Amino acid sequence: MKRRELLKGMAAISASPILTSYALEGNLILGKHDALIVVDVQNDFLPGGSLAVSDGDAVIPVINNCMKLSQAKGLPIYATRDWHPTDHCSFVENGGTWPEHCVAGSTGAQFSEDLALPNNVTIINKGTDKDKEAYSGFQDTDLSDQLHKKGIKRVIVGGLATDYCVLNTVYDALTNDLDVVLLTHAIRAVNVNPRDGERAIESMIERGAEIHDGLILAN
Ligand code: VGL
Ligand code: ZN
Repeated sequence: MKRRELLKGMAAISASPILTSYALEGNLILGKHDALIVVDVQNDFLPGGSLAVSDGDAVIPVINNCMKLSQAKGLPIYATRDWHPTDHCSFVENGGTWPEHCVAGSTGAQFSEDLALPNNVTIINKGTDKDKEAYSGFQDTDLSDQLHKKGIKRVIVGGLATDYCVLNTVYDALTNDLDVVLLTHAIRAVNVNPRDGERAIESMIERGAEIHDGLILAN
């Protein structure tokens, strides 16, 4: 795949700034084999939440626009959510690394009120097993089956956080033979280390994801 090779080359040559040097030209035109995956736009990952991603709310208008276009074209929309039990292994008090977040049924686990999810959205709960971390929307869910049954060939991905759940969801989409378009204006990173988000984007590109930060059209 030519573009994939080109991006690999670019990734090798230039380290930063990633968003300007890797942005693809042109519009993204949604087609009938596309689906949208909205990753973890939940209160706990937004400003004021227990695991707030800096500038996380900036993804919402971009995702809302993409959902509107997808909906107009009749394309399926999937919204993943972190849906942990209180004793989840990823929480500091249980020996993990994260503050308690997205406890199933809590306000923090709810999708943002500003996220304009359509009524026919498919919600994918993940991280429900107390003993397993599950960053990817594909891990221990039927997301892959659902997409393949609908004849989906390409997924458009945005949400939180770039360096964890977006990263792993994109990896798994690629492993499941789906093409991926990553909306770089619709993702934000936790950045435990300062360049984690950029490195995550590089890594997704290297594995074959395309990135897009321009206009989205549904014709
Ligand atoms: C996430 C840290 C812990 C994410 C979930 O949605 O990216 N990050 N759990
Ligand atoms: Zn989590």
